Amino acid sequence: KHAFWDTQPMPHGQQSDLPEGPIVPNKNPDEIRSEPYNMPTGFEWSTLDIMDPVQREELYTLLANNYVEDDDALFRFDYSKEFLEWALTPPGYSTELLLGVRATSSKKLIAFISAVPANVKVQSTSRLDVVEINFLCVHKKLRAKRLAPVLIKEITRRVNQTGVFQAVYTAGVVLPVPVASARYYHRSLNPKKLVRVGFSRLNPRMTMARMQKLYKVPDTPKHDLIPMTEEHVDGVHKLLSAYLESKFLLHVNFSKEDVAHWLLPRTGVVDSYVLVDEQDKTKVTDMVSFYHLPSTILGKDDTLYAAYSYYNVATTMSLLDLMRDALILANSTGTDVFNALNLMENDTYLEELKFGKGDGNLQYYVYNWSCPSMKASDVGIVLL
Ligand code: NHW
Ligand code: EN5
Repeated sequence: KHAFWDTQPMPHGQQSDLPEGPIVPNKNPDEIRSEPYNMPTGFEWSTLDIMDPVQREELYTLLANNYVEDDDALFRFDYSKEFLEWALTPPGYSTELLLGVRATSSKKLIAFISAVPANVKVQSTSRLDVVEINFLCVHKKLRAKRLAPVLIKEITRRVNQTGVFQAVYTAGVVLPVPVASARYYHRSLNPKKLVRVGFSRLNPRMTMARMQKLYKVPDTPKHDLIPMTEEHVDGVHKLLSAYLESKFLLHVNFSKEDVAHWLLPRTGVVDSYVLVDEQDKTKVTDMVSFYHLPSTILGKDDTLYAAYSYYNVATTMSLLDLMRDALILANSTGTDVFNALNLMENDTYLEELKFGKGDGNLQYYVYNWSCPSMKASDVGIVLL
């Protein structure tokens, strides 16, 4: 049924007679193939230097024209250049794992896949070095030619050469075999635009005026949340690590350097706010964060501005109260819709804050790892 995926070290079906752990054992350096896989004639591998503005623009253009769309092809993700720089340069990243494919004659970038390092906890395994795989993309004109399996095999080979044998990734499609499955939820902030562009609908018993009133949020947050700065890195690290460790079966283990990279605010890319203790201003008691991922509105020459819930921890208030402020903060920077998955403890506020269920799913995968599947609320890792 899956000509490629059935050959990969993934659990195949319900048979979980395997112990928790790797499906195929780690390889010694001499057991790892040393030559790159062959690309079809006319195409060549090309690692991407994302810090070079020219190459960053090439990746931006490939993705803006060919990356993920919704089921009805009304919207396509439009990751900004600044976002791509953030997503692809965490501590320990390597240019060898930002893997492009170019047409040999024109040198045009026609495909891409990325791996960046991370460390996760999966159930009884407290620390597991992995890569996060993202931005797998093949140009629309070159689809269904079995290029994706070659990209996946080549990134696997390169990651194995760094001594890593597991990967975490998410996809909207179901492949062998998800470890968890989540739903997207959406909170309208600019309902008029959302209806106009086909993102949401005006229910027959609702007028536009009533809808605007329903979704109106205050101008200013209720709590004294301030933008996170360098001086909050230690406090955020402590707060977030303890929270993730105490609540979730699959979660990311951030180092302090990771916290600085993934959570310090970057305009138009990621926003993080903290509430600090009155007495000890380095102590962070609450945090909220979201990233900005606009979508192109296809055929309309317009952009849908979306913010996505990232990592949030509440200790002096309910998560519901904290997220109410998140909506206000996102709204004040011109966001049209605030999105969240039903993972972590997000179920506790979605309904009350007037999120509605979207038509998209997100499947979570761990490559080459056998373990029981989990509920969305057991997942404490958000991929971009
Ligand atoms: S999910 C977003 C993926 N990208 C898109 O959806 C963009 C738009 N689509 C495309 O560019 C986030 C193409 O349709 C792609 C497939 C490139 C998706 N993951 O070349 P063929 C990520 O980036 C399988 C994995 O002919 P194509 C996560 C499909 O099932 N596999 O198709 C990425 C079939 O295999 P099968 C996917 O349409 C995780 C084969 O590809 C897939 O021209 C990657 C067909 O290939 C997907 N999203 O290109 C895995 N979509 O067995 C990482 C389709 O069924 C694994 N396929 O015959 C770990 C590696 C690292 C390990 C390290 C230890
Ligand atoms: C890798 N890290 O399908 C990620 N989005 O629901 C790649 N739907 O925006 C994998 N179809 O439901 C990404 N509006 C997989 C997701 C791909 C994109 C996708 C979905 C998620 C989405 C919107 C628009 C649907 C347009 C028609 C949607 C309804 C919102 C409505 C608001 C008011 C209250 C009820 C719900």
